[in-house]
Amino acid sequence: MNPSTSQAFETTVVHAGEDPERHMGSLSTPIYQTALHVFPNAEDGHLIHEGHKPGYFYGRMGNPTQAALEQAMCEVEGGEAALALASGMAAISNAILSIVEPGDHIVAPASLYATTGALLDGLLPKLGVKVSYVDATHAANYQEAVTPKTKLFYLESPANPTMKMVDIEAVVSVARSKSITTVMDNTFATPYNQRPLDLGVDVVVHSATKYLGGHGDLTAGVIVGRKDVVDRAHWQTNKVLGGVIAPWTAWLVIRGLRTLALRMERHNSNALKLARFLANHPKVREVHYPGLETHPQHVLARRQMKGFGGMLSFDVGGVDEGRRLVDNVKLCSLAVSLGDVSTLIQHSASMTHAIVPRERRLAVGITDGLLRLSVGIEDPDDLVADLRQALQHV
Ligand code: 4LM
Repeated sequence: MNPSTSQAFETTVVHAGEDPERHMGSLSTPIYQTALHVFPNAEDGHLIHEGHKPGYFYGRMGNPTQAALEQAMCEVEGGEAALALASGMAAISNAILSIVEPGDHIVAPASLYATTGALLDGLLPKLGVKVSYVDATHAANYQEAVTPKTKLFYLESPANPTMKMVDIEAVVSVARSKSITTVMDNTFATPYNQRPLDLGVDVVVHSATKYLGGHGDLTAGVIVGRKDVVDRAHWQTNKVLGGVIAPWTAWLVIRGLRTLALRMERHNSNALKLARFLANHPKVREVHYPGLETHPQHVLARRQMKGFGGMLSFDVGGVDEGRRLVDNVKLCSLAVSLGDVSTLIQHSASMTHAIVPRERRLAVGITDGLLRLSVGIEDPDDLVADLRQALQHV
């Protein structure tokens, strides 16, 4: 059951954001392919322009198709408000910049998506914002890193690509006791498997490019959660940054959401099967998947996740072994990104996390031979067969 609406999640995703009365009876929200909406009169024009009255006027500031996606995301994540944007990074940067000011301090996990790290290390210090990285697998480390200037705790769980987890409730409890805002990237788990807002997180961010869209055919992002933060992101931060989602893309994300529950069920079961196969293979040194009893935080995963997701990583030794494997897969595609219906494999040290210095990679567990698998919805036996034959080349 979906705790926010008492309706099953499987039902919510099929109907989320639906509003035929508003759209001339259309069950599928139309694509409003327009940048402009005409003001009814001068007074309303002023009120709508300043956000004092609901309405649309200019594409950068909102569109009815975008609004339908935002409403849908409020329903699937259980949030007060949402803002859909052009990419996951647009969502992450907007959310953070809508909360922090010069002089503020952020606590973030040492293991996270490398481009989020580049934002925290590269852009934010130029704006006078300091960041401390912690081993986020222990909530106490967030507490220890707090300074009088700490404004934001950033969470990513499971983390890309190490699959390390954060105890959401424990970190939220530290944050609440110190009036610190929490922002969590829920891209890997998806709201099907994990509902951070129900556990007290203030704001969730997504790369909708991944599971929400689900078909590897769009780039988008979403911020969902506390209304005051989303309103600032909408009316202040994104007004000047302009990373708006296109109406056509918003429509595609809504279409993706309709099958999210079905797809995730299959991603979850396929990934568990592949994780078990890899864990028993002699050429595989280690498998990182929260659904395996050997995952150091398996008990936490059972507590805060409904399923363990479609992402896993595994170590085949070194760079050469990793490259030999990815050069020999036939069914899996050698590609970055994730959450696609088809299975994707990539070598983290030379691809998504290549910008992270090697010592820092090794310190968080991104070993030279680490491969990341985004398990698709194909027949699991076909995927096992493909990996088995590719492993013969390692
Ligand atoms: C990748 N990831 O890992 P946009 N949050 C997480 C992510 O994994 C990503 C983003 C945000 C990968 C992209 C090439 C946990 C992206 C950023 O790419 O801006 O939609 O999302 O392979």
